[in-house]
Amino acid sequence: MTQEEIVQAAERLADAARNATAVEMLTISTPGLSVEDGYRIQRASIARRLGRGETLVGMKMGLTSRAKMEQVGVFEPIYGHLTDVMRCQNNGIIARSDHIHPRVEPEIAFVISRDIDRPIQANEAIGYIDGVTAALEIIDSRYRDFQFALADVVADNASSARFVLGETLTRPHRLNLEQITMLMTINGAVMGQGVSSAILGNPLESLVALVSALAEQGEVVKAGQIVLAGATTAAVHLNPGDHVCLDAEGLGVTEFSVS
Ligand code: OOG
Ligand code: MG
Repeated sequence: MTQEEIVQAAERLADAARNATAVEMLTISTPGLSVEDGYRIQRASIARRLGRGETLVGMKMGLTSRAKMEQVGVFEPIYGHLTDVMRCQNNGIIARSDHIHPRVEPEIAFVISRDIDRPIQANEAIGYIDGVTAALEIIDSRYRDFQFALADVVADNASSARFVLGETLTRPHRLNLEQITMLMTINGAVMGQGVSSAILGNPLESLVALVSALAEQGEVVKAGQIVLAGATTAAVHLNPGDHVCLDAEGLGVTEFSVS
């Protein structure tokens, strides 16, 4: 794709998000769209957002659990960018009307303590993490019927819409990161129940994969950034009035409501 086509695709997705109206997936008009071009579109759309005054606050991994891969039929982990505008305070309110067909999913988030400027293994990753918290991610594919191929979802910044972090940061060495049980309820009903090992065997592996994918672009995960490791269970549709609560063992409770 030419740079002009990349920017056009980024604008199309940005308009879809702004108007909360779904668009046709890019691979229909561009069947050969590569994952590489998908990431070029993602970066062009993030550059636009940063140009409008948003700040980059972190990164997210997606499709890092079997349940998530099966739900969307894409079997490759991906990453996306998180900006300050996507962050919602714990116990805050998310407007249903700002979104097309929002879904929520239970996640683990890391706050990075120092730049990760070299390849790492999972057992070293802990040395780069200030704290761990329970997170809820609100995803909202800009594509019709929440359907896409790998390159489409990459271009669409991995469906990122909003995220909510818990208020307490727990030191990683105090946790068994493979064994955190996670319970997501909506209006009191259990909607997702899982263990953190569902995320690539250990959510630290998700950070390792992110570091290595960014290294291909000459980029690094930076001190102070938030990293979402990916959902343990399938995402659940959100409706106006919903109250969503995630209780992750040892990490506390994260919650929000939908207006
Ligand atoms: C893609 C984003 C996946 C996760 O945690 O697996 C994701 C999607 O499901 O639309 O954020
Ligand atoms: Mg997610």
